Amino acid sequence: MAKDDMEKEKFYITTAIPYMNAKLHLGQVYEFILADTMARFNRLMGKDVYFLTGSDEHGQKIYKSAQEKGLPPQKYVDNMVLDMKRILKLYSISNDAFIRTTGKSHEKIVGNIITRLKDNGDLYKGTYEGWYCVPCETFLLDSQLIDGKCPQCNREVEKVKEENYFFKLSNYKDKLIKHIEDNPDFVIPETRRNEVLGLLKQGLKDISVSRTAVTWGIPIPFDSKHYSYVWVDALINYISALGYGLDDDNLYRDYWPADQHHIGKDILKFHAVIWPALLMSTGIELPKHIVVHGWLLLGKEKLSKSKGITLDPDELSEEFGVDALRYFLTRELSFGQDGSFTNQAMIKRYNSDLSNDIGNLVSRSLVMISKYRDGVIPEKSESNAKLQEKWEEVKNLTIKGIEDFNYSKCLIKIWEFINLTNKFIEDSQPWAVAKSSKDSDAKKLNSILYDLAEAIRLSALILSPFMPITCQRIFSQIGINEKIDGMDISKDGQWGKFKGGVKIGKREILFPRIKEK
Ligand code: ME8
Repeated sequence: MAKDDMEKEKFYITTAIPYMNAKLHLGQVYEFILADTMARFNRLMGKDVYFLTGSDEHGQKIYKSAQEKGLPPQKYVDNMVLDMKRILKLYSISNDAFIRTTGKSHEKIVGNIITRLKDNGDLYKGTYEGWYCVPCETFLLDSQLIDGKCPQCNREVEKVKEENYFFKLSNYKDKLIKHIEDNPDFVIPETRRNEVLGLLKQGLKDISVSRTAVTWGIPIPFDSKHYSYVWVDALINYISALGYGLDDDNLYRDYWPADQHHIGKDILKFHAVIWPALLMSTGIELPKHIVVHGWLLLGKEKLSKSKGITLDPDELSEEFGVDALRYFLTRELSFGQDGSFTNQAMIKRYNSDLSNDIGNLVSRSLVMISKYRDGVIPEKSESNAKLQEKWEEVKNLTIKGIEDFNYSKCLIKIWEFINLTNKFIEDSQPWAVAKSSKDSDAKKLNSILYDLAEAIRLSALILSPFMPITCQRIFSQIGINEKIDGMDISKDGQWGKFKGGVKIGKREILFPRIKEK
């Protein structure tokens, strides 16, 4: 680790690890975008960020999918992981690490933890008789079924009777309630926290943590007939990725406990009840926050491959571009709540916010710098006080908005700055000032053009966690070749940091208008 990083505040952020049974859809990508924006913003705030994602590769569901494709499960998941990594790259997800649950060290750590649960007296052997939902990889009681189907995904369930190891989850009820009451922001947002408390207060049953009928899993070290239940295997990824318990556990020492686990609302119980109980049993510190987002819908419908309700990340990125989608999902959806994607809403935001507001601001400013100053941005001089003040306000409120997971509010604020800059063009009328031959007007024009370039630079800097590629392109267009990654808002976000005096880069349309159908 660089010396610099040792002094920085650490920030460990994770996403859920998707099942490798099918190609990723935009709902799963939505989670990566939320976590990526958070990770990038924290880097911009000078923190030493470790951002983890990965793949959930064991269990019955994946085994079945591999069989259907006629492939050995390992070969099948290897292919799926390659595709997931391709999509992460396509969507500019800046994860520092990628954990695979079929990796050797992960398997070893899972085995060690399960042995620890047993040594602590928290495991016992019993017979599970009940239902199992394969798509959700969840054990279900009779009383949980709705019309005989899974309450979560509304699909058929299987009858299961097998010998399992059970974990004494029921012993942790009071401790969990206390933890959540003592740490009111352990689960975010509050509605989800209340949901967990409600669940806990109803009482907890012990849970199966091993399977005998499903062998595509991690063998239980002390009983050759048993394989880890896929959820226990998957949850442990958050510490196995840091080398927990291995000789080289520097990452674990540096980054655990996690600052934020980002997950969707359907897997709340696993993260806010089962995971902390497993950690309590093994004496490992709990993560600081479980951050729960809502569901991405297509119009009003839940995404469902079988019903043909899909949002394909490849097709959508071709149609709108990745940054426009990243913008839409963070701007249009309220964090924590369900939100919907429609072509119409997407095109509307694209044309008004991206093409018109920011696209035009950059384009008309560059045209004026070309026309009036031969493409050279004037050097810094006196700046417009209103713009400077607005920038300070927007910068502070955006930082606060990110801390509150209010992505949408951040973007609304940033747009106030962008639109004030557009208004500044109208008010200062550079085209009229350019006609004058007075010295004082030449100076005035210089200062207007500098202010425009500086406002554009700062907008791109603060927007970069949301739209990383576009913002880097904006930097090159205003003649700055430094990488935004690695910048720090407390230094680079100061009005006037840009000295000017540089030639602008090649002009390109950032967001070509889309025809409304
Ligand atoms: O649950 N909208 O994997 P997964 C928003 N392997 N988020 C969605 C979504 C949608 N339409 N559909 C899915 C798993 N997600 C487990 C996780 S973690 C130790 C193991 C979210 O592929 C979902 O809520 O079903 C979850 O957070 C993530 O995508 C992966 O879902």
